[in-house]
Amino acid sequence: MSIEPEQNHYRACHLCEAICGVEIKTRGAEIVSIKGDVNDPFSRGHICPKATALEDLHTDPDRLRTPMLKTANGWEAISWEDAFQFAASRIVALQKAHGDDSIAFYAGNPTVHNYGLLTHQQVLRKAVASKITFSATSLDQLPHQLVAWGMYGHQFLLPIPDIDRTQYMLIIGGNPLASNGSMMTVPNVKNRLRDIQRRGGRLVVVDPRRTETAAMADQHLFIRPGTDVFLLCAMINELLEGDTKADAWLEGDELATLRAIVSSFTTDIAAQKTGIAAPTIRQLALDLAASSSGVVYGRMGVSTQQFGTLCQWAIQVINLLTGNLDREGGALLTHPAVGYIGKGDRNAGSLGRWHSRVSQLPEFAGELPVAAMAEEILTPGKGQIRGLITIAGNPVLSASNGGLMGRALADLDFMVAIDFYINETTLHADLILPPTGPLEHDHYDIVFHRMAVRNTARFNDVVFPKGDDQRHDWEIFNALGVAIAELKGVSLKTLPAPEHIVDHELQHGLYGQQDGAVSLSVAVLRMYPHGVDLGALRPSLAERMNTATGGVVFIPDFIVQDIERLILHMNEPQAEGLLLIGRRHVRSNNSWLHNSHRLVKGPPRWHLLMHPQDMHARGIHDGALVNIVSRTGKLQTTVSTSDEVMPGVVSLPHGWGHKREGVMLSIASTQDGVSANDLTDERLTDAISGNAVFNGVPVEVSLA
Ligand SMILES: Nc1nc2c(c(=O)[nH]1)N[C@H]1C(S)=C(S)[C@@H](COP(=O)(O)OP(=O)(O)OC[C@H]3O[C@@H](n4cnc5c(=O)[nH]c(N)nc54)[C@H](O)[C@@H]3O)O[C@H]1N2
Ligand SMILES: Nc1nc2c(c(=O)[nH]1)N[C@H]1C(S)=C(S)[C@@H](COP(=O)(O)OP(=O)(O)OC[C@H]3O[C@@H](n4cnc5c(=O)[nH]c(N)nc54)[C@H](O)[C@@H]3O)O[C@H]1N2
Ligand code: SF4
Ligand SMILES: [Mo]
Repeated sequence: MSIEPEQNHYRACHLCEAICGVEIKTRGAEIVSIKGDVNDPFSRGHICPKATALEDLHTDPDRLRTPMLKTANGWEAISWEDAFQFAASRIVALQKAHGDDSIAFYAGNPTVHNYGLLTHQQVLRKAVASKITFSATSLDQLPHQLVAWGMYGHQFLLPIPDIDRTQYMLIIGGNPLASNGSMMTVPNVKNRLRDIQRRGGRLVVVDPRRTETAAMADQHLFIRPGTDVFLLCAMINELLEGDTKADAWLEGDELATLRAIVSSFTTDIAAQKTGIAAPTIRQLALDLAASSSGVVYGRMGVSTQQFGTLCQWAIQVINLLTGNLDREGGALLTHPAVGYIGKGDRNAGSLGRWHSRVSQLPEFAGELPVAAMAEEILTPGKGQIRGLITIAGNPVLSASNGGLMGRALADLDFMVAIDFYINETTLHADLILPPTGPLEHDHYDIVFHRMAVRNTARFNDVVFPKGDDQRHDWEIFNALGVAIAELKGVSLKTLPAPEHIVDHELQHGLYGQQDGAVSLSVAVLRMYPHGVDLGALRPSLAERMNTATGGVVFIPDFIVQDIERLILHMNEPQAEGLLLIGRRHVRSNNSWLHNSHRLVKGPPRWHLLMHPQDMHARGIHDGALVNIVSRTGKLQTTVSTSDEVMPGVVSLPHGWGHKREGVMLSIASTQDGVSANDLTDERLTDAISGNAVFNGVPVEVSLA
């Protein structure tokens, strides 16, 4: 029997944006328990069912620990040194034959959840020196960043809802009760939303599905998918009828220009398009304007649609017109300890400096939209992508038209995946380089403190030391970078451990060495293992904008241009048939947590939801096997009857579809769910940004 002492470790759960504090009790190499950390000043003990699955991730026998090379006899473990040499030689050979840009990158969502992925990718990127790069940004929040860049001059000047003080919150296209909040780091969001109601405020949800969040709201409005832009523009029109509170932000006759731009999108047109009655739209605008404070918050549901950028712009405009931009109870910038954005900061953003070769989709901040990735691999000619480096991503399940993405990856001359699973994407790799697991590396939430509803900071130490034969993500970037640079005969500077980079940033940041005041460093944060609270959000936008004039660019040029696209679209007849939307569940996380027994047990959560009227019209009964068909694919799955979705809308979660040859996930691959992205369409994008469209995809459903 083990007589090793029990130890308590405090850190954040890194699985979603809520960054809840957890207390992990260990004995030797064993995890005894994982609980919410009641002393975390931000999350105060809150966790969700995924936190305990950190143990499953840690102990998962399918999680790779050593590099795997694909051979004629299947996957074979090889040494790190051989792996780096092999990858470097293939990458350099392809670049010699076809040019630097024949190698592309795809970086997935965990990049923002593991700081070594953020701090060190640049080393490898510098060595590879290709300008072709894709990331999950264009499957998600690109419209937010584009609008922030256009209006405030920096892609990361992102106002965050002041949920703890607002008196009115309109959530459009977000389901924080399942997602635990996004672009709004907000542990225990349910309680914080309930508090709005407890203090006499109002919560309104606009969503084609009566979600968990909608169910607790004071008002829920169904909306026809993809039509939010009409609702938001109509609200702007209504607000312009009354007294706006925007003077501080406006110059000259900007209100007149705005009025002219949105005048076509009347409340009556919005009512026709959205299915929300005109008086209700008026009431939404009036309620918001009349509230002592308020905020409109729009997330995935409104970014990943055909007018995602216009939606995010309209949301900023509404917050501005109602006087809620940059004020308590409205939407505010954070003052993070690391990554504070002020005037003149680099990496501000850019749009359309170049375009993708085949479909002419625009770059944003140096990246091309994922919607262009498969065709850039599959279309021959100068500039074709021949080799790919995937980093913490699973585009076969997460990008639109995953079927095409899979065929594209199979067509590559060389692919290396930096990932610890053999999944739907990495099975196409020639080589997999597996980093340490979450409890084996330290961490600082560079991104999520920056988007939190309070200013907070915490350093997360390792729980278990890594094995001698394991490498952190950042060590992989350094070593592969060096191997490539050596072959190319160029010099390359590697970076020290991310802890040192963050320590430097902390000490030179807002809370760093100042006379007498708190001075943060990694050493200081280590003395506060539950994290530190640095206060409520406060106004600061005016002094931080990065625009040419220093003021808000109320109507960026690309918005003017996109309004014209909206006018053309407005006059097109509405498509008949069903529209597909997604669905998140608190026990799931994109595509990669289905190998945890405790997260997949219980009733299946991957079925199609369909309204009883639509089922009746098609002679489909509850629990039947149905065919779902779209332009890009055909799937079979089980349907559940549900009046949670509005008539004309069907809902299927993404991230499933693990039952396929080559996937080595022993639990996930026994699950019956199919991949929603075998139905979504890479040709449907928010054209101005190139962002993917996951909501409002036309499909037809019939009895199988
Ligand atoms: N239909 C539809 N599609 C969607 C969405 C939707 O709502 N509907 N949502 C979209 C959104 S918001 C996003 S963000 C994307 C996500 O798209 P992706 O980022 O491509 O997909 P994930 O499922 O997050 O895959 C994460 C991968 O990273 C690996 N991984 C996890 N942790 C680490 C780590 O620390 N290091 C490394 N190297 N690897 C790690 C996992 O094994 C997994 O392979 O999906 C998008 N796709
Ligand atoms: N449990 C869990 N948590 C997660 C994730 C996960 O997969 N599982 N993923 C993480 C990631 S990467 C992200 S980006 C965030 C996303 O965080 P959220 O945006 O809060 O996540 P969703 O649940 O996708 O919410 C989108 C909502 O938009 C609705 N919707 C769909 N189409 C439309 C439309 O046309 N108009 C309107 N108004 N609404 C529409 C959907 O019904 C859904 O309720 O969640 C993060 N947290
Ligand atoms: S809500 Fe759940 S998954 Fe997200 S950080 Fe908290 S415990 Fe982890
Ligand atoms: Mo995301």
